[in-house]
Amino acid sequence: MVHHHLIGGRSVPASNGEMLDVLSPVDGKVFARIASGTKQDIDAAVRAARGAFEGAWSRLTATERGRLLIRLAAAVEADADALAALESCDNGKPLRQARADAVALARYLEFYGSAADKLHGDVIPYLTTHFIGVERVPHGVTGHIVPWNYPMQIFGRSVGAALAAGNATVVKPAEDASLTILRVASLAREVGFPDGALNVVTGLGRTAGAALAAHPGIDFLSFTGSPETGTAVQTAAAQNHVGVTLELGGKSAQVVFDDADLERALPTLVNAIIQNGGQTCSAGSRLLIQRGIFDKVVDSVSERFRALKAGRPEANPDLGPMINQAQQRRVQAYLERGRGEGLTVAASGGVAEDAPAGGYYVAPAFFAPVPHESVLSQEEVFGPVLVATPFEDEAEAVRLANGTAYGLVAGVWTRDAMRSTRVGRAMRAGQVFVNCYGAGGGIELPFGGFGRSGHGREKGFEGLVEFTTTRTLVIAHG
Ligand code: TXE
Repeated sequence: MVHHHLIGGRSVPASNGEMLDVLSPVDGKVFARIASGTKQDIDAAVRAARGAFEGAWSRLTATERGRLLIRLAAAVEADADALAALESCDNGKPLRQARADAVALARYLEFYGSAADKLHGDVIPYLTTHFIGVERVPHGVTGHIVPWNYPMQIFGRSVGAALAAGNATVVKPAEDASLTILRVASLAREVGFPDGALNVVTGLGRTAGAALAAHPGIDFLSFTGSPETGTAVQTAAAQNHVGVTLELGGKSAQVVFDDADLERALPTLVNAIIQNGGQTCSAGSRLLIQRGIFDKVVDSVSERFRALKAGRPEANPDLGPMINQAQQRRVQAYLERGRGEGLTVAASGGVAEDAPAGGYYVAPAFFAPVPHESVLSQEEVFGPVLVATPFEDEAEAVRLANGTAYGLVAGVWTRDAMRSTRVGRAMRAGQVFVNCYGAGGGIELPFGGFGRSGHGREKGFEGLVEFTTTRTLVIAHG
């Protein structure tokens, strides 16, 4: 199957005719081809978006924009099975998870669709002779660089919010997982979005992605991906003096105190790193466990890890393959480094016997005990690799939890209500979960990080505000 860009409401091949092979991580085989976007393609998409922003798209009322998004939500929901099958093949995630992503996308579109006409401005008391109105206005044309781990969800939270706020958009999906975004963009056409409001240019990060980040016609950027690429995107945005939201992953800790309800905690401690094969920005990749229960928790987590299996997405395994060979090698290299540091592997999972030989499968690994300074405690692996570190008291727990360059999410497990609030509020993280851990949180909750995890917030109403700026009207009347 061959897929082209969607620019100005039309399916358009790359300006130089080049295509990229799309490999399924399930078996490593080519199953589709996508257009390899060029600088010219990005330029055409930005021009199409500008045309919509200055034309049909901006003539719609906020309510009409919202209705279109809600119609798109319904179309996505009706198409959820097909979207899930496509995502599983493209990205390798278990079918059940891919379907959950499609349902979440529909919910983002519904949330932002119904919020579109509730984005009010302000009236500011000023001189008695003047009336001051502060209007929330869209940035203009927004660029969205989306990674491969949750294409549908990240599209929903960023493009959904940008469209609801009235921006016209250009999306560059990840070269490894573009297909569901293309399909959703074509659904958007079917439900009546004006041409040019939503454009998708596929292709490589270093060409299409870099061209989008640097394009002078872009008024605001949203990027989710690695810190290194985030730096490049922000540097490019700075040349054009435009803002950028960066979500750059994490090294999130779950802090388990000795009074925690372990029966409740255990499945979540494991799932938070296994979901999507650990390729989740908000994965709970570190366990901090109070000394008195350290061995007990490590034993219970180990038992669960031994039962984990990576396998084919259709079989709904615990985890699918890694997205590509580079990611598989990256994870394997971290495992080597961990062993090289002399760390103990407390338990390993396996790879299902029927997993196709050419796929990028990695067996989950649990290391314990792991010193806080270890590379596995400090760097984002982005794979099914969990580490456990003991702590003595609350102060040490907070120090360790906050002791990496990242600050995206944290979890706190304790039955002590005062302590849960105290420790929760001491976390340098954009989201803190107490006695639960919803990797990434719900659609309604602001999400984003501190430090190396990036800046700006997406999701929730805050995410909608992010895609606007203000215009203050000062009216003299006396
Ligand atoms: O990321 P990149 P990669 C982390 C995770 C992973 C590592 C590498 O640790 O192991 O990053 O993954 C586009 N200008 N995360 O290499 O390069 C690219 O096409 C503009 C965390 O895939 O950041 C894709 O669309 N764009 C993360 C997107 O950037 C460029 C999710 C992400 O790719 C570009 C993914 C450039 N120069 C990886 N180069 C999270 N926060 O959830 C690439 N891109």
